[in-house]
Amino acid sequence: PLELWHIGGPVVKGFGRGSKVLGIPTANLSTEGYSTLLSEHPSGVYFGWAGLSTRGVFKMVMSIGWNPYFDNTEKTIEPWLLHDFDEDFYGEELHLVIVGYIRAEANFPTLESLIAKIHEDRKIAETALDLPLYSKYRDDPYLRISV
Ligand code: FMN
Repeated sequence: PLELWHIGGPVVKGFGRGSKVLGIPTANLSTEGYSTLLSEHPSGVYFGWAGLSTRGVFKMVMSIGWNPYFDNTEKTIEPWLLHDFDEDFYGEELHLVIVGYIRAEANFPTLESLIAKIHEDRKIAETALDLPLYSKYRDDPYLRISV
């Protein structure tokens, strides 16, 4: 189903595995205020658009869930903004418009296979977000954050 939802908040530090171990710098979103949404939304990989207060609007692919590979005890929201940034943006306000779902969260036998799958997700998201069906949401006013 095509679902459209909006979430936002400050970027917080994750468990620190993202950029270092995986080479996939995810910008964890604070889950404060989202416990109901988090419990109701199936874990999995979603895609959409991300607006950062001082930097603009970018494609993103994200994981919501428990990261079975790492056995987390907390459900997290981890968007990966598909852009090369020169510096971190912890604390910055991040707004997400989620437009589609790719797959359920999974476990993997090796770190390499997890990384390969996440890069597949990225390609799917990048291609899908160029389709008129999804690219139009780039103009969603929720992504333009006034500071
Ligand atoms: N973790 C899993 O255990 N299983 C998955 O299926 C999975 N899919 C992901 C898909 C995408 C698009 C992204 C960005 C992450 C996914 N992850 C998955 C989460 C990574 O394991 C996670 O980003 C990593 O634990 C880094 O977390 P940290 O930033 O909190 O350190």
